[in-house]
Amino acid sequence: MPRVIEGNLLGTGKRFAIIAGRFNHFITDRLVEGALDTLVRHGVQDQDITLIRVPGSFEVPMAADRAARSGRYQAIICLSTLIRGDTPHFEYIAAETTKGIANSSLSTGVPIAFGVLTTDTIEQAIERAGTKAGNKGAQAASAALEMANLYEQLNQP
Ligand code: INI
Repeated sequence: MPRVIEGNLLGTGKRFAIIAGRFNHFITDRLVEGALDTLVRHGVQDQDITLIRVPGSFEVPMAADRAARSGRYQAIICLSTLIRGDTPHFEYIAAETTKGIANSSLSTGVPIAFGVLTTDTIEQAIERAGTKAGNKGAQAASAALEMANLYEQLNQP
């Protein structure tokens, strides 16, 4: 049998930051609720969760990078909602947000979960914010828990 290393979902004693965009907050607020519920039900204490609000998706990686560099958090959860409009605006912001989050996670060594909705319609966003397609915020929180635990193991000699 090979040695298998994988993270569990226990959050006790770990600190998390949630970065949430205010744009389309009607949807993103549901993602925040899903993320908070998942963290708390996996043992994370209220006082170990920091919610950081930013104007929109474009600013999410900027705040995530600062939070990661602070050294305070074992993982960070990025939540925002991009809904396609009639112009290329959506593509530019979606590309920068995605790249920014990935780059920051790799360069800081802190796991940063991607809970950014990128949808064509409001209906698709609602489906992913706690209705028929689940809750992307809860999924991102679960990924953050797993990666925080995985990194803890990978840091051991
Ligand atoms: N921000 C979003 O989070 N979602 C969107 O759908 C969106 N649209 O469509 O414009 C959006 N724009 C704001 C952007 O993220 C920045 O906050 C703004 O450009 C200021 O830098």
